[in-house]
Amino acid sequence: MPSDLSPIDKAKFVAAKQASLYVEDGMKVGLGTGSTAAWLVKCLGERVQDDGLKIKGVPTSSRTAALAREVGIEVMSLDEARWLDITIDGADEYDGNLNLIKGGGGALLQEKIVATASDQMVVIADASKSVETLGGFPLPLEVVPFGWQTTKTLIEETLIGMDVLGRKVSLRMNGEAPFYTDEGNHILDLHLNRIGNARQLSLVVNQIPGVVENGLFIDICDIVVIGHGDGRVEMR
Ligand code: ABF
Repeated sequence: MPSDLSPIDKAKFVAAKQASLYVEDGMKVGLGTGSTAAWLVKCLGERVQDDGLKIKGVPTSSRTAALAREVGIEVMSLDEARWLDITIDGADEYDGNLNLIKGGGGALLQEKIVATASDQMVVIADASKSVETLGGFPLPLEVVPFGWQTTKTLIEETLIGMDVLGRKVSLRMNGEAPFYTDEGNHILDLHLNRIGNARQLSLVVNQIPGVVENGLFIDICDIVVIGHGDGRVEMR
C-alpha cells in the first residue's frame, strides 16, 4: 500500500486492491472512471508489469484509456472486445439493493454500456458512498446539446408531475463553459435530494426527447467492494 494515504484514499485503495484480485489471466476487463477506479487501473498495471498478468482493458473514458496505457495495460475498444468478463468501476452512491448513482465523473453513458456488456460488474467504493435511499448525490443525465434548455424544462416539468423532491436541474459546467462528455453531449444534474422509486425514474427520464442516458444503474451491479479508512474491506 502506498505510504501516507489519507483515510479516504486508503479506503479507495484497499477496495480497488481487493477487486483487482478478481481479474484473471486472459480476461477482457472494463476499466472504470474516477479516482477509485484509477487505483484499480494502477493495481492491475502493477500485476501486468510485475506478475506478467495478461489482460485486455476496455476503458470507460478517454482519461481512463490514457492511464491504462501509462501503466502498461493493453487497451482495446468495446467493439474489439465484443463482450467483457468483468467491469470494475466506482460509484457516487450505492444502496442496499446494489443500485447505484454514477456519472459524477461525466462518463455515465460509456460506463453503463461497458458495465452492461460484462458478465460481472463490480463496484469499488469507500464506505461514504453507502446510502439508505439514492438521490442525495445529484443524478446526472447525459443530454444532446441540441435544444438542451428545452430538454431541461421538459425534465423539470416531468419531475414536478412525478412530485419528485428537490426538482432543481442544473447544467454541469467545466469552469465557465458547459461540460462536454466524450460523445460531445452535455450533463444535466438533477438535484432531487431523495429518489423514492429509482427504477421508475430511470425509465421515465430516458423517454424525454434529448435525454441520452441517466446515471441510475438498476440491477447492473453484482458486488460492491467497500473500503474503509482503517484499511478494512468488506463485500456486499
Ligand atoms: C465514476 O467514478 C463515476 O461513475 C462515478 O461518478 C465516479 C466516482 O468517482 P470517485 O471514485 O472518484 O468517487 O465511476
